[in-house]
Amino acid sequence: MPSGYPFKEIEAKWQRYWQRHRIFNVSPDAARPKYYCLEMFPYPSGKIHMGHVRNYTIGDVVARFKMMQGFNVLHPMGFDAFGQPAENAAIKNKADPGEWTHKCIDWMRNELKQMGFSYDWEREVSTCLPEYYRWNQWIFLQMLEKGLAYKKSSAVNWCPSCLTTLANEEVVNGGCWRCSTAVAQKDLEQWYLKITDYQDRLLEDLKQLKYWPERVITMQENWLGKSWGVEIYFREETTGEIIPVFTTRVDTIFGATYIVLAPEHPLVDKLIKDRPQEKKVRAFIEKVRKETRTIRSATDVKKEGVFSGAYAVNPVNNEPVPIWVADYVLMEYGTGAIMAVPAHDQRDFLFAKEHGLPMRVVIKNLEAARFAEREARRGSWKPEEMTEAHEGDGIQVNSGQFDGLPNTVAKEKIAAWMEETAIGKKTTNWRLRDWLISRQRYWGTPIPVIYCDHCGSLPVPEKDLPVLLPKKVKISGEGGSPLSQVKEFVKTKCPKCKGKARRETDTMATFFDSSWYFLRFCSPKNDKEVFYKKEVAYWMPVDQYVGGIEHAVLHLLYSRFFTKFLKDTGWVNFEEPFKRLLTQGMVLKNGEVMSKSKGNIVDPDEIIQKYGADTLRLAMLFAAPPEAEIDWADKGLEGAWRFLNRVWRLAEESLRLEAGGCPLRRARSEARKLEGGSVLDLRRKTHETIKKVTEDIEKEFKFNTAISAIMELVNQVYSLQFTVYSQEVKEAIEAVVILLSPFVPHIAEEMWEKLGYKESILKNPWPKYNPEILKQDIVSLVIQVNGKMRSRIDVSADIKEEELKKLVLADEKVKKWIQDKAVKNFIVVPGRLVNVVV
Ligand code: ANZ
Ligand code: ZN
Repeated sequence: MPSGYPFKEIEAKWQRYWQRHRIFNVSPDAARPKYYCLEMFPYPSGKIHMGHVRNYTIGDVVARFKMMQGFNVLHPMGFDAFGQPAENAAIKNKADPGEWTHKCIDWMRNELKQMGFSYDWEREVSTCLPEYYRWNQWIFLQMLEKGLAYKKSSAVNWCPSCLTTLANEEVVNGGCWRCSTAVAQKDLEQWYLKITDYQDRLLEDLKQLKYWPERVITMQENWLGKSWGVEIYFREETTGEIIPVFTTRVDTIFGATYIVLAPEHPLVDKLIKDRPQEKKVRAFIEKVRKETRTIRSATDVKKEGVFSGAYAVNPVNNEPVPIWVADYVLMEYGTGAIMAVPAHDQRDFLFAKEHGLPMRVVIKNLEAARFAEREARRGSWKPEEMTEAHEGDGIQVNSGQFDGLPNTVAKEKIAAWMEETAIGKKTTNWRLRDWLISRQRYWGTPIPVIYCDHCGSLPVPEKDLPVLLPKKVKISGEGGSPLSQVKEFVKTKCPKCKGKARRETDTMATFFDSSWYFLRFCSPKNDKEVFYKKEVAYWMPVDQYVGGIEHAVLHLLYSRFFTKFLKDTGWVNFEEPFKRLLTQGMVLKNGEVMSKSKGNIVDPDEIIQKYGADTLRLAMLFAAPPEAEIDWADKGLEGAWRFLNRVWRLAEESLRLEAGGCPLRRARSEARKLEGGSVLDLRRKTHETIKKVTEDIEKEFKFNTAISAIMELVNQVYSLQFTVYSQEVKEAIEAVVILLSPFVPHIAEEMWEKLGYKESILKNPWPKYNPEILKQDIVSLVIQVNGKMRSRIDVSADIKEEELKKLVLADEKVKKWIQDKAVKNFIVVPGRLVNVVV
């Protein structure tokens, strides 16, 4: 245990103080500007980790800073408490997921309090409590009523390890976002939310988000994936059936040498009927059914396919092209059929090579042509010499009336021509799919739907909400919804005919819970409505949101969707929930993610015990700007600890001096004053520091440089070795304490009290710098008496001679040499020296 300032007592004392005086408990106040500062609420896994410490410390600095600037600051915290880890822990430890979760929450709440975060704990929400999740159910019913929640049967992503379905957003690199197990496909009837109804607005309104990181905007754009293309109508030769194919590269139409249908394409059956290929194709389709979507769309896995026996006609040149069936074409995308252009699409290229299909170059690669004279003279190349497809731009060749055009121009022209001649139709395509929300798990919100054999599927009437999650359910983890095993839960009455009926036994994905919790924080105790419109209108949107980049698509996209839905139904009056977003970097250890299995976890609790929360906060903030990664080193803690002790002694020292001081020290300081800095310098430094810290926090969250500016100011006060407790020194020390307070609130409060203030430092307005002082040019003048240097003073460069004379003659040391002699002459060498002749 390092010896130093008594952080244990101090931190406990101020945490109690804040709570007793309800410093962070707020309510709407029309007279004051509001500020909503929010950090992504944690999953209650049991302990806070360094990532939480970083995330929440950043938010806390912003919140405290805004409080001191006079804002009415809402800064809430809660727990994202439903989800699989609780269930898995329960299976492992044979504990009840509810009990386990509540224990974890209690523990974590305690840890968060120990960090001194400025939360309004009276607003805490836990998503696993009925008073919260009943509103999940209510929102679901609103969506059901508007046709935005619907059930459909289709192949869904299935995690064989978590034994549940996954939304597309939860599939990361082909694996489950939680456990990385390769995702499989499974046919299931599931509940979906029609987020695609909102795709245009979700894309368009990204433009409003001026204070979001560029990276997040791009990730959302890519996820929504709007692209324009053309649906081209190919005709099957024998039946005359029209086969629309979707392409984003209509400029390559003259190079289409075959077309491919997805194995699930409804036409396949008809085409192969009674053909010699029928058996082979059917066997192939069976095989593909077992492949995952990821395998099917991966670029590095060999693509398989079979010829259907049928041909289609390319409408631009009436050429017959063979129709193939292959696994790399997906039914869910575009039209489930493609035109293949092996010379310009790498997947088609590999497939054509594999199956000996023809290729035709229609876009001349200018780069290659420039370097290969021979080819340039020939005007095009032999496809058999190509080693890969040319996917880039170039000049149209072998493309009829479009020859010679740059392909980017041809693309527009061909599309227009196709529309005129009804060969095709321009379309937009989106990558976004509807959001699958049913989960075959226990620890989640029951989906409020009832199935009746007579009346079909019906919403649970609003007055019957919440549909309570039954307690003490046996969870085997063997698959299937655990709720379906709970007879008393399943058995219910039909709300319409009062006959026997069954409840839906799937639960909601937990991302549902977190898609609107920021709204609930505005009126968390409301048991009449999802929230009070008025309170939401006052507090929302969130002014500053802080969280991890891992939510760039999932949580942030879903929250935007929910907000837009609630706007359309009149519950909120804004489109976007989060005005400004900060995504903090990861905290690593030796360049690696901290994890139990690697045994490299740094435990915040241990640090708090040893150094206190303030040191931990400071070390974290000082290590790097918030967006950058931190490679955690305990060295930083030592530095932060030493600095805080230095600041602590500064306050103590200054108090001693104010009270009369120690004569010995005074004499020593006196001697140094001639060489060292001066009070005017200090004044200027103080105001420079106020300016820098304010701007660093406000503009770019550069907390690390803000802290180093304060460190410099502290150094300057020390170097001055002040002799008296002058106004300037007092100002500097107070500035240090105030400016440090958002970062290290406990020690700041304690020093503030020692400096004689009765109220919390949070009640003290954030200091403003004086621009006049910054403008002043300060010069240090040597003062001579009868040609001998006797003193030195700092004055502003444009000081009037009158003023200067007064200052010089009032200087203690000068006085000593002049005594009562008459001043004969007062010579000023501007900017350099003054000579008093007596
Ligand atoms: C011909 C072509 C030529 C294509 C070329 C690309 C390059 P994005 O950009 O992601 O929207 N495609 C269309 N539907 C598909 C499906 N259901 N399954 C698999 N692939 C499909 O992709 C659009 C392109 O992906 C389309 O443009 C089509 O291939 C393919 F030199 O058509 B393209
Ligand atoms: Zn019924």
